[in-house]
Amino acid sequence: MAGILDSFSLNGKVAWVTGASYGLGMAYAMALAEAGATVVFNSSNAERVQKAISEYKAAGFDIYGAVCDVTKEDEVASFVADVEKRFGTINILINNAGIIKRIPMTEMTLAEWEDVINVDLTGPFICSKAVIPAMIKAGGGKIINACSMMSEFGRETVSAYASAKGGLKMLTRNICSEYGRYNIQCNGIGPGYIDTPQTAPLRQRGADGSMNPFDRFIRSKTPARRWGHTDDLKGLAVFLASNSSDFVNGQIIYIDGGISAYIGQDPSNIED
Ligand code: NAP
Ligand code: GCO
Repeated sequence: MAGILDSFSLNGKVAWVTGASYGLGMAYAMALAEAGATVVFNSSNAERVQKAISEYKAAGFDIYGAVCDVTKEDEVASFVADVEKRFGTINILINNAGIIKRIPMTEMTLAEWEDVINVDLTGPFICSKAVIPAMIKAGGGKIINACSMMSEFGRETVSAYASAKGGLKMLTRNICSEYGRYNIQCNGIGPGYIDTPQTAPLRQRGADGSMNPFDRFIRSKTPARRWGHTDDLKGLAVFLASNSSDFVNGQIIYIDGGISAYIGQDPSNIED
């Protein structure tokens, strides 16, 4: 009889992680590969794709990557056709690719707003639409969307990002609603504040070496008084990609060190 750990195995599965040339996407790709999946990834830049392929290889993973901008429907269609030809049906999609522009809303141009919405919300629409028909034919599949604290909360300067991530929460629920009958589970991962290139500016120290005020703020809002690390999210990615989550659908699972449950403490208590 198969043991409980077998339900977390991804052996025989093909997984696509979008935007996995660095950051959280790279962690998800390595986790799914370690769990047995054949993993493929894309990013918008040829140099960073090649660099990532070498990094995966150095870490012991043979992971296929190619340039594909998630906002370009034709590039996504070609990428999916290429992957299906090489490896077969894509069973797991992690819509991870994302950007942020931290600009006060009234100073944000329409082009800047549209850039963020296109990558963070329209991209997951395009990529999910590209894989769902084959998932239905295969008897089911897994779609995991990169949601955020900003799927629930706002803050200054992130209007486009928060709007996209709030929309992504509802796209997650809608894919669940529309395709759950075909054994497709669509859930969201909601990371808190994680130390990646995307959040590096929020931790950058002052010229005098002083702690970034936002860094101190986030530590005061997190019960563990630390930022998350990409390794903290690997287990949840494997869980949502595996058969162990076959009856979990339309959920956003927050992995935030407790930020969303905690009123926070006086930032002056946070030591450097
Ligand atoms: P990151 O370090 O900025 O990495 C973003 C990844 O997306 C890169 O691989 C980037 O590669 C790729 N990408 C950007 N635009 C793309 C496009 N148009 N087409 C294809 N790939 C594209 O971000 P991260 O911190 O790892 O975050 C990953 C995801 O988790 C994002 O959706 C983010 O919103 C979300 N998230 C992050 C945090 C956090 O605290 N870090 C928390 C919650 C949610 P190229 O630049 O080479 O294209
Ligand atoms: C910001 C951060 C956040 C994180 C993440 C939090 O500027 O507030 O970039 O948005 O990226 O989304 O969950």
